Amino acid sequence: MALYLGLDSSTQSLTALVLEVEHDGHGRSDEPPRKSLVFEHSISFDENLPLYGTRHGVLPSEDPSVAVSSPLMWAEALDQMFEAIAASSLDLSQLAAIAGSAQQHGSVYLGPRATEVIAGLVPSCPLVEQLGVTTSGNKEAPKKSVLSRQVSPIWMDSSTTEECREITGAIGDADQLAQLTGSRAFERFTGPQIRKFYKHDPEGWEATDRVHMVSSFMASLLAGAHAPLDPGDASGMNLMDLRTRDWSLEMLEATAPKLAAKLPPIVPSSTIVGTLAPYWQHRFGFPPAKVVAWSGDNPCSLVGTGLIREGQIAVSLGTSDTLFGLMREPRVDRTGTGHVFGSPTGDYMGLTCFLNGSLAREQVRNEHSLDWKGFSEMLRATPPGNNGSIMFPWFEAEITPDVRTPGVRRVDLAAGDKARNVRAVVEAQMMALANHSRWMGVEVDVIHATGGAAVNTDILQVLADVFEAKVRRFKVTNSACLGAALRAYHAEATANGSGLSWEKVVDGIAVPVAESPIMPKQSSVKTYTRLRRRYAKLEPLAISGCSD
Ligand code: XUL
Repeated sequence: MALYLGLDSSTQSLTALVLEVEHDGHGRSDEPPRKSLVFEHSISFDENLPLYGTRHGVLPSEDPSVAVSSPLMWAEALDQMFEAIAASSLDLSQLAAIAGSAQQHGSVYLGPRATEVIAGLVPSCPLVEQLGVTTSGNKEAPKKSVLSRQVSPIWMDSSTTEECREITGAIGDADQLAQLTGSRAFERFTGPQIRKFYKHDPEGWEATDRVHMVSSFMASLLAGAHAPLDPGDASGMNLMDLRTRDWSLEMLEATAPKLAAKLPPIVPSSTIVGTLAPYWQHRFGFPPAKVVAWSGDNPCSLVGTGLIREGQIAVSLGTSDTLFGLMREPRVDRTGTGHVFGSPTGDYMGLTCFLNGSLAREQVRNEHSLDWKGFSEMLRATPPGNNGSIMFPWFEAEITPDVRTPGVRRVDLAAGDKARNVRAVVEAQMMALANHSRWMGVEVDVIHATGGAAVNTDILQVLADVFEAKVRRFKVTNSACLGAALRAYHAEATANGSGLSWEKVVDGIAVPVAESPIMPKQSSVKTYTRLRRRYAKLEPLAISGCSD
């Protein structure tokens, strides 16, 4: 028996799942290894780390286009998580490997002291105090912080339009940039964010020795040494050459001076980046488990929803809503809304991301003083197609389509109409998912649904009807965290030379539940075929039009 820890550092929380694999043949025997989840715990940044003052995991900002968070908060959450795991009844001596998933695109800026501090973490002192802040809530930047920038820009930031334009101009055009890196320049991508930091704070840039993504920062803390990036997360930077899976010198030059020296290397996703540092062993009683390269949450979700073959897609309904699927060869989106990332399996993945996901659903729910049960009742009380009422639910500036000025747009829909607003937000989200993912060229007949909102059958019925596809769901809704635990299992087996196939890795655990899938209803399918066209026609008008 062996244990594998998956961690997921997401926008709003840090989650851990422990996978137990019973049978050590690593796929040599014909019998599939039995897998089960034996531990799960989540730490909410807002609730469990209130001193940092985040709202939904984001620090307050006067500029609505700016979204930053605190890397020290993520580190402190790691300390709290290890304490919780140590207090459980798990036999930690069996822990073989740890891998992680992190919100994509966010970046952490470290000064030269970081290398020494991370390598010499002292077990008797909390992690954040060593990184440079006291746990007494003093948010002032301490003199000896390992950070050269106290905050981390995250994926919800849309403040780098100018930098995107400059980078695109230096390379040629948006299409050339997308062919090279997998995506045109996007505001939230790490390259444009780095360029903004360099331009606005040249001294801070000069004082930066290392730029990590959230994924490699967290892995560095675990391994006690600077960790590399994997292609899954590095492809969310507008800096990696998609085909060589290495830094593109052209992109680095277009982004910021001396960038090459400040970035970690890119290694295959299954790389063991080190051993759990003495800090974690001595402070919490962990064994010297292998630390595997972390990846982005979407690449990890690909594994956690069992999408190891081409032709299937998953929809993740989380803080962001995403639609993704594996690609053997990269097919870049000429419409400029989608992305091609590296997949942990060594292939590629196509993805489209919508910022107004769960927060938009929550906003409508709260505006009408409903709980989730009431939200579902409203969905059931309204007909598919909503009698023509349409919402463009851009509570925040939207990524897909590109909407810079936030504001909900309503067509034939009164703002106070509770039931119709509930249906309108869900229909809009599902139609946008369908309309904006056509570039992936996948004939969708089954959708793997994951993320918090995937527990809601009424929401999934709209998904099934809009796509005219069966929707299957999973026992584990945090597919990113499960994907991380499975990546730990795969990497450890690969390091041991047992050549475990991805089929065997996901077998029996990253599979849809046996219950019958949610089937599309033919009468609703017809309604949505018409409504999707109308939605697509109105969308550009809504983008340029007024908001209420
Ligand atoms: C993907 C994206 C989001 C974040 C959420 O491009 O920006 O899905 O990864 O954590």
